[in-house]
Amino acid sequence: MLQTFSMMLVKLGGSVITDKMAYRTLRDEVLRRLAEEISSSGERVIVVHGAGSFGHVMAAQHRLQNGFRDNAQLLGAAQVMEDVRALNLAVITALRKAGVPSVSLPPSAVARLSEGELSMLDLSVFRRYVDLGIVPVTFGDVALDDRRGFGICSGDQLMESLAKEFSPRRIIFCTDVDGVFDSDPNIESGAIMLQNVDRGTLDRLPRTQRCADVTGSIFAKLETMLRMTSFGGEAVVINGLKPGRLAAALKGEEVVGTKVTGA
Ligand code: IP8
Repeated sequence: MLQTFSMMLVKLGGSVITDKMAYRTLRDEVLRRLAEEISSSGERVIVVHGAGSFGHVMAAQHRLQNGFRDNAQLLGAAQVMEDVRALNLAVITALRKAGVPSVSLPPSAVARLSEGELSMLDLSVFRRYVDLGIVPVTFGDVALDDRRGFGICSGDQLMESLAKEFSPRRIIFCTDVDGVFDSDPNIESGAIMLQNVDRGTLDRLPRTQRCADVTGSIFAKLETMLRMTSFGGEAVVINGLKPGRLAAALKGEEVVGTKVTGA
């Protein structure tokens, strides 16, 4: 029998738990703290994490985002799957050490793409683990694509599908900056943080990009977040590098960050 309770959907961005500029570099201290913040909140969660430097560097090098082109890509695809599993193992280990029982649900096994779009996610597996009290943890990965052979399944695509299924009370995106800015705060010293983003604000933001990311920039992510808010809960973008912010967001407290509202 299904339990009904409100839950939280948390994305640990790849830029938070890894150093995105250096191949396969884990920020283990940040990960340990975030796992403890999840644990101490006492909230039911589903966790999605990005691939960071465990995925994007190699995925771009082997052009995996456009699907299967030639056999030379296969070792690259295998390497990316191996690398993101290594990152995922670090995440579920950190959660267990913080007292949160979790299970790894890799998109290469439980998801399917069609022309890069997420066409199937075995949500019944997520549901059954949630009902057992075990936190499902999924992540940006290589997945089968019915039209292209394989492709990249991003954490944000997974977030959208999970939000639709579970109608979470709050959808929390942990990034490496305080929220969403009107320009890149790592480049522009005068960048202003937006308290709220809706469709109009998003359309007015200037387009810049800081580093290679095969699944798109913050704009693609904001588009996804805007759609997600139509499934019930509010979405919030916070800085996962700042201690206590994830814990506060999970408890529903006011927290420095950007709220994304409106479908
Ligand atoms: O970091 C990308 O997922 P994301 C997955 O959530 C790979 O965008 C393998 C690059």
